[in-house]
Amino acid sequence: MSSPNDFIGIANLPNQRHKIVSRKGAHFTIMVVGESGAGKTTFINTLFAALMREYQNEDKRFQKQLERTVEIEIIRAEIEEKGFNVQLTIIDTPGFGDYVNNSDCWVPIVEFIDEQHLNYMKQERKANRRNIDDMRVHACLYFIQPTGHTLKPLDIEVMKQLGSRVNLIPVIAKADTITRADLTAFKNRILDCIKFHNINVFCPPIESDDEDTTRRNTAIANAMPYAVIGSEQDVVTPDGRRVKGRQYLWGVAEVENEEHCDFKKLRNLLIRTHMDSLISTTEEVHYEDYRANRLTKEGRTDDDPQVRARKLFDAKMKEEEEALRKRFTEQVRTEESKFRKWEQELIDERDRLNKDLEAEHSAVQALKAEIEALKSPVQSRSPRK
Ligand SMILES: Nc1nc2c(ncn2[C@@H]2O[C@H](COP(=O)(O)OP(=O)(O)OP(=O)(O)O)[C@@H](O)[C@H]2O)c(=O)[nH]1
Ligand SMILES: [Mg+2]
Repeated sequence: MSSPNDFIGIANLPNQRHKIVSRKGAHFTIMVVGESGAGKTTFINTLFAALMREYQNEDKRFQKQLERTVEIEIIRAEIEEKGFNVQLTIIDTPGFGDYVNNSDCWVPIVEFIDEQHLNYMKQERKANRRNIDDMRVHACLYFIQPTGHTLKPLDIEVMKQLGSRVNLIPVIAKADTITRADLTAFKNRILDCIKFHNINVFCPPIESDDEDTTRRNTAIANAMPYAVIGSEQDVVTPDGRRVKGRQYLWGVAEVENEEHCDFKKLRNLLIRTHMDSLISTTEEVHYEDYRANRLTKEGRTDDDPQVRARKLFDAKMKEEEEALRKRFTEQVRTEESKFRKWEQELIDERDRLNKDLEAEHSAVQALKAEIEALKSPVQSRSPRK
């Protein structure tokens, strides 16, 4: 039986962020950034293939042509499960690093991010805020090539710019091209470099009321930077499974095998376990920083009565949301424990049936032995010639 942790559950969202999900559907935006040829577009296609499979949506519109990406491209999809829906937006950006002078390559990307904050701010100021088009970036995946010793100066520069604006998640591309031991050492050097240069990266929260979740969150947090394999191809493993992966003479590098890469952990972090905290840090930290800076530039401060009223309203909404969230978390927990109990009962029943089967099997064996025993004296008693 597959464990409840094996599938992505948008239905888990009440656990995360009830208000957004039920009132207007959650807006969730992921952006990919990094050197040209790092595998960003392939990763997007792989992620969509995985999501569309999970949601039994055969829509092939999301498959992007694998050519060099030359402009910022926006792909949208709606994923829905049991009445909860998420408006998923993925932003693919042109890779950089091909030119002699790459020093300002990140400017259009950073401008795009700021523009989304500004758009949101303008819409939020309007009288009618019912249909706000929210494309603030909640997770920015930065693709690191697995070829260097550690982060390159260009990576450091771009990551600093991104980390001060959005939830930055470092990703090691093409994990199939590096050995496990080299990957571990590479990850450690990258983490040291991030620390040394004070780059702000997203830290997935670990603490939770239940032990299983804390354990799972710890595994997710410890895997950063996430090593991924991207592939649009279905390949057949030596033991006959058809999987997304890359075929080599020595075997298959599987996208969703946790022994091979961290794709599954990253996908879970984004879509399942930490969507909530990615959305809330975007709103409460990154967007707030942008808003405060912008207001200061416009010569307005939080003493402004309009700004104060807005803050008061936000605080009230947050309180309401918190109460709803608690109620929902409790409900989900009750359902979960019922489910676990039912699952345990099924396991016990299966064990009991297995034991019965074994007993029956032994009885049959005993009978067979008896028959054999009865046959042999008959044979030995047959008249000699
Ligand atoms: N070995 C290996 N190759 C990969 C992987 N992901 C992508 N590639 C290959 O790398 C090449 C470039 O992939 P893209 O997805 O186009 O790279 P990109 O980052 O979108 O490049 P730009 O659009 O130029 O920025 C393609 O030939 C992919 O097949 C991977 O995980 N492992
Ligand atoms: Mg591309």
